[in-house]
Amino acid sequence: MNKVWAFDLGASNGRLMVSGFDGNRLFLEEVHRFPNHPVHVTGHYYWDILRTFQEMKAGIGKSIKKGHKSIESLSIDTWGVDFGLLSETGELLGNPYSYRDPHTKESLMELLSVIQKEVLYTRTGVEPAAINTICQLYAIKNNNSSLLERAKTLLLTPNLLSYFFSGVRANEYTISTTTSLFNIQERNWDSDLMERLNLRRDMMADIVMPGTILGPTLYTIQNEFSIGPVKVIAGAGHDTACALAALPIQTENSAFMSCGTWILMGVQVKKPVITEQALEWGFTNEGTADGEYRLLKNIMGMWLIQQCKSAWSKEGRIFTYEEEAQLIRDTASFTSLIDPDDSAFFNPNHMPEQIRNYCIRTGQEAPETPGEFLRCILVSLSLKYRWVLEKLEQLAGKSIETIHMGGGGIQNELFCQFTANATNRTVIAGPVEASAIGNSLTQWIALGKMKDLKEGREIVKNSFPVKVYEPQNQLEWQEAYGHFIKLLTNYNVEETLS
Ligand code: LFR
Repeated sequence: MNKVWAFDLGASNGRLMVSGFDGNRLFLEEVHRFPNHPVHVTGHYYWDILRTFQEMKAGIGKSIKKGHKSIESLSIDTWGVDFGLLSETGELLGNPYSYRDPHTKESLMELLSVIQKEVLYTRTGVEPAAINTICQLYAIKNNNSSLLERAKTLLLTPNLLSYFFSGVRANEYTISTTTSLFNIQERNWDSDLMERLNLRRDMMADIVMPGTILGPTLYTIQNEFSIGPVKVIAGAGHDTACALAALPIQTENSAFMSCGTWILMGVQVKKPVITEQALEWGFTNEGTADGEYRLLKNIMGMWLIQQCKSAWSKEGRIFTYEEEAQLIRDTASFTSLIDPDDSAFFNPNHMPEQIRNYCIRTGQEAPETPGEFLRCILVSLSLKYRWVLEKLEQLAGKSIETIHMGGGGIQNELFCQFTANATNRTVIAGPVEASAIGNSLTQWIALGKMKDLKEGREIVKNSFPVKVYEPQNQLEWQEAYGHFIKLLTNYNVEETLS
C-alpha cells in the first residue's frame, strides 16, 4: 500500500502520522508525537523551530525503522500566522516569534492608525487582531528593525519547514490567508497594504495552491536516512483548513469545529463574507483546501484547560482524562461563567487565578476546585459556540442543523455533549486526527490517487468512526445561555470580542 507522511504541528504538540490508502480506505498510524511550546526568553516567546525540525526528522527515522516503505510524499500543516525570515544566503534569521509574544501589544492600535479597520477587513477578510502576521511584522519593524532589513524571504511556518526539507521557497494559499496581508479579492499579497506600512512586498515568497508539488527532498535528507527522494508537497498548510477538509460533512446546513489549542467554528462559503456585522462580531474569512473560503471565528479553546493543567502540574496535581471527567461530573452545574475570549485569558501567568479574578470582577462565585474550574471553562466554551452559531447563521444566511467537530479536543466526551446541549444541535464528532487526515487527503489528491475533496470526505466517512451526540437538558441550558448573554452584554461584548 502506498503511504504518505503527514506532519501535523499544533501550538502545544506536533506529530508525524503515516497515512496509507488502498484505493478504498484510508489508514492512519501515529509514528511520533512531541511537545511543541513557545520558549520564553529575554522577554519574548519564540518557537524553537530547529528542535521542531529535529523532531520531525526523528519521526522520519522512527517511520523507516518501523519498516514503512513506499513513502511517496510528505506535507506539513501548522497553526496560522507565524513565520520565519531567511537571509540573502537562505539561512534562518533568528527564532520565529510566537503569536503570543507581547511585542504586538501596541502594534494593532498603531497599525489601525495608519490603515482603517474597515479597510483592512475589506481587503483581507481577516478580523484585525494582534496575533496576525501583519501586526507581527509591524511590531518587528518598530522594535527590531535590523531583523527586517536583513530579511530576504518570509516563509510561513509550514512553508519554512517545507523549505528545510526541499530547499524550495513558496508560501501556500490556506496559510497565507491567515496573515491579513493576503488580498482576498486579488488572491495575492496585498502590495498596497504593505507599501502603506513600509513593509517590503518582495520579501513575500510567491503563493502556491494546496497540492503543489514543491520538489523532492534534498539530497542531505535522503543521505541522512539512506532513502530515495520523497515528494515535498505544499498540501493545505493551515491546520484548520486541513481539519475542515477531513470532516465528513454531508449537507450545506452543517458547521465545522476544529478543536485544539484554539477552537475554530465556521462554515464553508463560496465567497468571503465581508460585512459590517461580520467585522463587528469578529469573524474571519480564510482559505479552504479546495480554494474556497471558510467563514469562522477563533475561540480561545482548549488553551484555557491546557494552561490550568500546567499551573496545577507545577503544584504536583496531575489528572488523567478520566479523572478530569469525574471531577467535572462531581461538580455542580452552571455556578460561574466566563467569556472565554476575554483578553485576560490570552497569555496569563496563572490561568486559574485569572479565571477566579474574572468571576470576582463580574460578581460571580469564583471556582475553587479543579472540577469547578474545568466545568466553568467547558460550559462557558459551549455557550460561546451557541453565540457564534447564531451569528454564523445570520452571516451565512442559512440554518445550521448539524455541527461536525474534529481535533484532539473531541476526546473529551463531556465537551462534545455540552456543545450539543448548549447549541441544541446534533454534534457529529470525528475524526480526532482531522488535521492530519486532511493533510494526507491534500497529498493523495496531488498524487492523483483521489479525485477531489468530495471523494476524499466520502473515503474518510468510510474509514474512521464518528460519534453522534444529541442535545439534552434543554431547559437548564437555555437558562444558562440567558445568563451568559447577560454576562457578555454587561461586560461589553465588543470590547471583549475584538
Ligand atoms: C489553530 C490556528 C488558528 C489560528 C491560530 C493561531 O491551530 O491555526 O486557525 O488562528 O491557530 O495561529
